[in-house]
Amino acid sequence: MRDRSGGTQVTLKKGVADPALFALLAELPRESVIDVTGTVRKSEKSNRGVELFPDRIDVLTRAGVPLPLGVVDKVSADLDTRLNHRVLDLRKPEVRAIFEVRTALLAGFRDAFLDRGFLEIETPKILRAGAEGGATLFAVDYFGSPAYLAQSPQLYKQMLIGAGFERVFEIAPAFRAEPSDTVRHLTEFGSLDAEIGYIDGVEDVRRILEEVLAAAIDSARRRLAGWANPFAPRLPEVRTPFPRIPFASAERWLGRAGAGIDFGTEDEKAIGEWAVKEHGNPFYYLIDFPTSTKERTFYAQRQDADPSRTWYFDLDYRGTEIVSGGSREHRLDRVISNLKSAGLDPASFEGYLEAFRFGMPPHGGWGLGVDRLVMVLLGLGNVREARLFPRDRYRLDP
Ligand code: AMO
Repeated sequence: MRDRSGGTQVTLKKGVADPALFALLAELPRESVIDVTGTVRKSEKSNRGVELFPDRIDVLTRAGVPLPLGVVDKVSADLDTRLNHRVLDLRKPEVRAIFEVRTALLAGFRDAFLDRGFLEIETPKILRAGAEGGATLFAVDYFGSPAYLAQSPQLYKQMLIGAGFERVFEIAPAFRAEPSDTVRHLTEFGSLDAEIGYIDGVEDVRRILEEVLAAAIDSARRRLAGWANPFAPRLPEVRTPFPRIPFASAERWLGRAGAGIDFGTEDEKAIGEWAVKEHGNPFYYLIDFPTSTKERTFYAQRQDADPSRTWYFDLDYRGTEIVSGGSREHRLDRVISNLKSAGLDPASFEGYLEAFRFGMPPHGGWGLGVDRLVMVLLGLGNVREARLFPRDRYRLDP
C-alpha cells in the first residue's frame, strides 16, 4: 500500500486473517485505491519498520486493467509512453521526487526575493504584441482581433519599474511557438523573471542573480534533506561569484573571432567544457553579447563605448543556457529607435512606451528557465521530465 509518505506493508496471515480479505486482495487490480483499518505492529521485515494487519479493507475505487504503464515495475518505459500516461508516471516515487525538488527550489527563490525587498507580480499572458521576436508568437483570436500568448513578462516587468515598484519578480508560464524538437525546448515553459530599478550598471543585476540563485539552491538542499528526497545530494554547493566570460573570448576559443553569430547547441556544449575546466565552476556568465546576435532585442541596452555590443548576458550551467538578462534601455528616444531598427512599429508598444515617457529609472533584470534549471541540476536528460504536463511541437495531451 502506497501514499505520499511512501509504502506500508499490509500483511494477511493464513489462519488468522479473514479469508474474505484474502479473496479480495487476490483479485483486486494493482493501483486500486483502498482504505485499510487494522493493527500496526513493529516489524524488522519491512522497510518502514512496521506492518499493518488489516481487520477491514474498503475498496474506494478499482483500477482498470491492464495498466498502460507500470508504476512499481523495475523496467522503465520510454519517455513518450511515460508522458502519454503521465498521471500513472507521476505516481512513481522517483518521478514525484523531481517535483519535490522543483517545489523546494521555487520556495527558496521566493524566500530569497522577499528577503531582498522584491514584490511578486502576475502580468498578463494575452498580449497585443510580442516582446521576443515574431518567429515564436502563438496567435490567439481575441474576440475577432489578433492577440498573442506572452513569450515572456518582459514589457510588463519593465513597466512596473516605471510604476515605482523598484524590485519585482514573477514565476509563471511563458509561451513560445518553438518548432524545433530538442531536449531543452518546450512551447510552454516556467519562467522566473526579475527586474530591478536604480541599478548602477549590469554588474548589479549579475550580482543579485547569483546571490538569489545560490540562496535558493541552498535553501532547497536543506528543505529536501528533511523530506528524505533522493535527489537532494545532487544539488550543488553554489560558489559565487560566477566567472564572467566575454562573448568575444568564447568566440576566439571556438576559433571564429569576431564572427558575431549566435552560439548553437554544439557551440554552447564546447564552451561549457572549456569554461568549466578553465574556471572550475559549473555556472558561468557569457557577457557583452553583440547586437548581431539574438540579444540585439530592442530592450537591451547598448554599450556607450561600442554600440555594436549590448550589456546583455547569459548564465549557463555546463553548456546549457539557463538564464538571459541584462541592463535595459531606459531612455525613451533610444527605445523608440531600437524598436524601429528591429522593424517593429512603436505604435503597437504604446502602453510600454508610456512607462518611459514620465520618468523611468535605469533598470535591468533576467529571465530564468525553471524547467531547464531543474533539468541541469538533477542531470535529467530531457527538459520534459521537469514539467508536469509538458507541451511541445507534437504534444498537447494530456
Ligand atoms: P530568453 O528568450 O533567453 O530571454 O529566455 C529566458 C530563459 O528562458 C528559458 N527558455 C526556454 N525554456 C524552455 N523552452 C523554451 N522554448 C525556452 N525559451 C527560453 C531559457 C532562457 O535562458 N525577456 C528575456 C529575459 C530577460 O532579459 O529578462 C527572455 O525571455 O532558460
